[in-house]
Amino acid sequence: MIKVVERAPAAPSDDFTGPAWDVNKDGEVNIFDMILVSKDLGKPIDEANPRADVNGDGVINILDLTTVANNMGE
Ligand SMILES: [Ca+2]
Ligand SMILES: [Ca+2]
Repeated sequence: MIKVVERAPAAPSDDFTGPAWDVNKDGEVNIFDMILVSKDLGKPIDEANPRADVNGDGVINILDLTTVANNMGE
């Protein structure tokens, strides 16, 4: 049985134009984005986790986590 895919595939990372709080760039804001931010809380921002700093203030902290939380379900 063929499963119909209704959503477009995720855009390549380089030209992703979705919101900053869609941390994993899959087109949905959910618990997985929160996990990505929470696992990098307090860590320096580098090439591995540039999107974990959701609000772009240079640190990964609870504010980034709450920004994702406030936009969940988008
Ligand atoms: Ca996501
Ligand atoms: Ca931040």
